Amino acid sequence: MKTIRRIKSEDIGREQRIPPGQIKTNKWPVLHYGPVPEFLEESWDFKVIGLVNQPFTISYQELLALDRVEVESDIHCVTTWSKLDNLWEGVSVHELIQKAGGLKAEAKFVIAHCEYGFTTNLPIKDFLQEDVLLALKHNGENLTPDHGYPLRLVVPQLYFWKSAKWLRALEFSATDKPGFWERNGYHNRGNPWTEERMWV
Ligand SMILES: Nc1nc2c(c(=O)[nH]1)N[C@H]1C(S)=C(S)[C@@H](COP(=O)(O)O)O[C@H]1N2
Ligand SMILES: [Mo]
Repeated sequence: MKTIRRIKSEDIGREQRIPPGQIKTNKWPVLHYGPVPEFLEESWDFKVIGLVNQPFTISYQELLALDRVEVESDIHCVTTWSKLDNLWEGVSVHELIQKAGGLKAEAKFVIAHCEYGFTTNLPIKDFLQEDVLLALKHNGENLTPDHGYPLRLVVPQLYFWKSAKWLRALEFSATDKPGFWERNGYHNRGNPWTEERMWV
């Protein structure tokens, strides 16, 4: 069996672990808009589209066969709870970009597409951080349906609404496309350490 590379997110090494305006919780609240989708493996696929050299579509089994990483990170939700020391297991976004033959130079934003048309947007620089992954597991167990099973994006260094649940595609784009929460008042970037909570 292959050894899984372990990555520590930057927050793990901070002396002060709780960002301004946040409160530590040991529970893991469930937050999202709309119903929890049902996973049907036969009709499920995952796509990398837009400004990459070789866009691709893979099945759930093909996704499971990709090399994995483990990421230790903290969760900071804009609704003020922070949950420390999470262990995620899944596929690094760098693995996917490599599989797609690399990014085109014009790719400046990433749009995460989820079930029911939910999207969230990220500047390419935030997306390319070493600790960003497509998570299959949390603390050693498959994600539960509430928390995004079978696949969620995890972007440890931004507020948790950027960590899109029930992920189905990543789109690389030259232009920004504000997502669901961003169009509904949340900040376009969402850095918890500078409290980028709302658009003004
Ligand atoms: N597909 C999808 N992903 C989503 C959301 C959503 O509405 N739909 N909400 C986001 C928000 S606002 C938060 S705070 C986190 C919550 O994740 P959790 O329920 O696992 O704690 O999921 C994010 N991912
Ligand atoms: Mo949220």
